[in-house]
Amino acid sequence: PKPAVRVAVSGAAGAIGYSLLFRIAAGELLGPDQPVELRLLEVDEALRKLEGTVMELQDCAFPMLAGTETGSDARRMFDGVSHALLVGAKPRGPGMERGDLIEVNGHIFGPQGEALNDAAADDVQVTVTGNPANTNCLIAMHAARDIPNERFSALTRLDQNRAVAQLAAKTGASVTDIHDVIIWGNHSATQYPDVTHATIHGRAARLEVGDDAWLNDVLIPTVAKRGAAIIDARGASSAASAASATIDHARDWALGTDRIVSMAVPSDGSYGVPEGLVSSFPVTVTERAWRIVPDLTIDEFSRARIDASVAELESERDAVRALGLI
Ligand code: NAX
Repeated sequence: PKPAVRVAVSGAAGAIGYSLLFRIAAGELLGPDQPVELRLLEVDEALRKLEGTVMELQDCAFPMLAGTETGSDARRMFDGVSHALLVGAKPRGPGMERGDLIEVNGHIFGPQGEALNDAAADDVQVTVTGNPANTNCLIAMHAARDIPNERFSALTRLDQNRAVAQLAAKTGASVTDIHDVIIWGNHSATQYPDVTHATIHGRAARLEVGDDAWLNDVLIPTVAKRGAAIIDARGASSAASAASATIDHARDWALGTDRIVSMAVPSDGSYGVPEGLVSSFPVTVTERAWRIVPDLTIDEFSRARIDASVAELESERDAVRALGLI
């Protein structure tokens, strides 16, 4: 058999972790013939709960699960990992401002970036799901001085999947017939789900839908507010869908994809997004490397929305700079 690949998951005892770990162990991240070793990071108070999840993982008798370690020491958990899925974060508590949220999470993602820098495998790829995902990623990337910036990314795949699913429901097309839906900017309410380049059965989505008002006034807010709608209905935030999107993102990055997908990655200045900001772009992936899709035309409608989301990212970056976190 192939040697096992080490995969770290932080926040492993949480709701997303409860879905994510089983799918990784089932082979959905790195393939059905690739053994994986899970390295599960949690805070001390959650380690007992995590033990229960590990017992269940064991009880699944997954053929590809080569081992599981748990602990609260990031350096030890990140030792030799080729994939780090950073899910654990502090949620926004009552009365907490966005600035406070950024600060508490900065104190999680800074040290985790340093630990990755010291301990991870040379080929590590880091995916940040914990919110505020783009800015947490920016902080970890800065803290990991020796890891190339292009190995850091944050999740906007859930937003992409949500937009594709809405288009499929509207048109009756299969999700697999829908291509090139793009998420730009921040994983927040300012994100811009862009269908101007999207196709359905190879035909422009705008023509296939034939309802500009729905595209502009229903689809965009439905995607941007989907997280809140799910909290409203379930009384808890999206977990299985967030885990599924985390798998989609990290799998496509690790194994490649023939599709254009959206990932929040450090900007090279493309599309007027200031260099270094972790912002969502359309990318292609080959040989474990993403590349921003160049030269797409951006109409006025799109430009205004991309600019608004990027402005929010700049203000988050300024806030973490002022706190000395980057
Ligand atoms: P939970 O609160 O269920 O789980 C989070 C876990 O992280 C807890 O078990 C907690 O003990 C752990 N944790 C906290 N600080 C830690 C640290 N320093 N080191 C290791 N573990 C730590 O939240 P869950 O529903 O699993 O969501 C996790 C994160 O994903 C949240 O930040 C959430 O906002 C974010 N989401 C991101 C999405 C995205 O598309 N990017 C969508 C879903 C989700 O809202």
